[in-house]
Amino acid sequence: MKVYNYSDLDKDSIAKLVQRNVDPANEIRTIVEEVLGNVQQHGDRALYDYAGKFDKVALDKLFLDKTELEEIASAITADQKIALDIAYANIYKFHQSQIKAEDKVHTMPGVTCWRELRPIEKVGLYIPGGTAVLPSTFLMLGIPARIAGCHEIVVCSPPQKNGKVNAFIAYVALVLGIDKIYTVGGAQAIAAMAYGTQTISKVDKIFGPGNQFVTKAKTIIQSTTTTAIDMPAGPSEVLVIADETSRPEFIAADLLAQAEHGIDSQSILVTTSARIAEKALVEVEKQTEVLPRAEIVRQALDNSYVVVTKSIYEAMEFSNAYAPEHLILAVKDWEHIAPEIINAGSVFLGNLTPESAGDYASGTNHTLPTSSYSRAYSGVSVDSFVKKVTFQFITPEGIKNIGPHVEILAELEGLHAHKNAVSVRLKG
Ligand code: HSO
Ligand code: ZN
Repeated sequence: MKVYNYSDLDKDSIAKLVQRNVDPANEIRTIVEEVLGNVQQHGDRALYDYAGKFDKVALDKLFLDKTELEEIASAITADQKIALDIAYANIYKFHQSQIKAEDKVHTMPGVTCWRELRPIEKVGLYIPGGTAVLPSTFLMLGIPARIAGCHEIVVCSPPQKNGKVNAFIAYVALVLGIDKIYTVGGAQAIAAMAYGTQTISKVDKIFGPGNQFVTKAKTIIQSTTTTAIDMPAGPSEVLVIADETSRPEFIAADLLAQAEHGIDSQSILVTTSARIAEKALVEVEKQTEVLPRAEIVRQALDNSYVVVTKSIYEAMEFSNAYAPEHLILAVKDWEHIAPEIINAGSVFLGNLTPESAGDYASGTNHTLPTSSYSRAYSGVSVDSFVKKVTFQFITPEGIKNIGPHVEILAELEGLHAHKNAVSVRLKG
């Protein structure tokens, strides 16, 4: 990890440092467009073909049903079950608190306006397989979808070599009351959920992380179909702010937890203490050696760095410019600086709050805006699975109060049919 002094950095070098990998691969687009086209045209047939070509399995059907999921899930241990159940309960509790009825507002006597939630009817969840299978992601998407009351939840996850999904994914499906998983992965899964096939329903919105192909497919279908997506996704990242009160071994562990996600993950340390930075880097080396995913970690650390600042406010200034997905304030006095946070997906406060807690089980969602999208996007929540529909009701008194003003406004826009829609009521 390279070390920079904040005071040596001019505006341009800061802009360069906070810039994420932009998609260099236009060839990905070409491949993905071909996959999308094939699925749109040939439906299930294309999905069987891609399972053979990309996942190297010959599937005889495209889904696992409840009985099969139960059998697969029976392989998990009692401890694993308890841990998944605790995660489920905490995530459920936190997300349930996000549903709140809003007040009805009397904007004028006789004129009442309000908003009500309605679930998105059909949602698609993509649960990645790949180098790490993430049942936690299934919980993070499935729980808010259930709380929102989505009518249909379509789940796609790539098949393993045996044509099945792993036991944890199967268990989470059962806990969520989802009794079918489609063993379809990659861009073809996104295509299937966006266009619909003989067995897979077209959905209104697709959620979930994935590799570059999945991500590209999501961005294409978002602009070419009526299916929406959760958010633009990029490699996962963390920014840790540390001072003299931070523990180097904790900092290192947090940086590495991020780095093990993938070779393009980024772990940034911003600290007021050159001494802590030095110690943390020694720890990073030491802890990396014993990690099973050390190969991935080393490559991720190559695009990671340390910034040493003169004050905690400078550190926060850099963090806001970077706009991290995860921000860890690994400092004792976090209350002091937390109000300065402007851009961050999810924030972890103090020395005993690792990102891992939020990744799995504390309750918050781990599907978060990456690649500086935390400037404008929020993480996934129940809100992502609902629409907020506005309502209004006008009484005889209300139409008398508001009508004449609407008539004038319609007239000044030259829209006489609009004016008349009020006039006929004022007359009647
Ligand atoms: N840190 C990832 C989520 C995750 N971590 C899943 C472990 N499993 C993106 O927020
Ligand atoms: Zn993680």
